[in-house]
Amino acid sequence: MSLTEKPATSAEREAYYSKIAPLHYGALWNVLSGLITPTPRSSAQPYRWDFDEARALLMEAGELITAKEAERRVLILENPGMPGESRITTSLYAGLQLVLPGEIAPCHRHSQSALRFVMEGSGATTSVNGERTLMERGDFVITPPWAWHDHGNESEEPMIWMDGLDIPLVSMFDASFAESFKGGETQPITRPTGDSLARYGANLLPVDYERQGPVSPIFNYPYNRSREALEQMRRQEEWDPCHGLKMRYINPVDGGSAMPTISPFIQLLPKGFKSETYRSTDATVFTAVEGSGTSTVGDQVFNWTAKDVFVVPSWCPVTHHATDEAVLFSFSDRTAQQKLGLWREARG
Ligand code: GTQ
Repeated sequence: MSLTEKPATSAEREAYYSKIAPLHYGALWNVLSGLITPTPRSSAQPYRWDFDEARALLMEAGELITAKEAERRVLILENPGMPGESRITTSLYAGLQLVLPGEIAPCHRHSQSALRFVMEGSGATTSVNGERTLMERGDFVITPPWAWHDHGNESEEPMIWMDGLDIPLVSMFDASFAESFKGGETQPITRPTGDSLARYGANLLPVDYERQGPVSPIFNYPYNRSREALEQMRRQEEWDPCHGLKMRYINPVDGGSAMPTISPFIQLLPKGFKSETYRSTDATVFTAVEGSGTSTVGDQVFNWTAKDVFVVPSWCPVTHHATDEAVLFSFSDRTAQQKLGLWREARG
């Protein structure tokens, strides 16, 4: 008996297994090595989605169905190792959402947390908790669990962003609730645009602020601010061998992840940077904001330029090579794993 080997079978044992299965029992010794593996064994595969291809398919979807009829007009990024399961990693969902000029994606809320990372367009809006935010390329926007949210596009251009949600995690817990807003397609706006960033995003908090829950009270982290931080910090030339210069998006109330189930990151790789090998138990979704490079993920080599998306499964070795100076946005379930005492990484 061992953790890695399955015991031999026999006619007698087979008869026993046939007897117990209909009674809803199973013999652990036949499945143990697949349940408790010495290292993570993921069904997820490394994959890269080309943005030009995705954009063309999204525009085609734009002719097929309206945002209103679809509720959300999104192309799900399906991990090739888990087709049809609406997962990009085992625990997370990602998709590319298109809102055409004049459209509204109607107001609803659900238990799942969502992040948006703006790929294309300028000036479309998302409203959360009575505040509307304007979305620009590279902005990272949060929809907290159970918060009403609707999207609109009053600009002249199509708006495309990447959605990242904890749908598979919530399904695993059987904890999904959802409802449509009954008061119209959009929620009433009760706070001025920029209010949450002013209140919570200036290294200040209202003096008697009491935390409302596990999610950051900031819901748009504008790219110009994140980029500026990277630009200032690069002068120190302290490049991490695995990550270049990598920052976490935080909840300013406690310094933890901006979202309770998803950890978002942004990193700068200087031109010519070649990372050391890295792996971690949090499968990670990357998209390039600027620049170009090559990432080797397991035995796959992905060339990427701005807006392409690629996924690194759990414990799969990854190296990045920036052929031009590059900025990568990424997200994973790291914060959830850390809270559960599961997260591990290995460098080199
Ligand atoms: O924008 O509310 O990609 O509810 C999937 C489910 C986006 C959204 C998705 C959603 C949304």
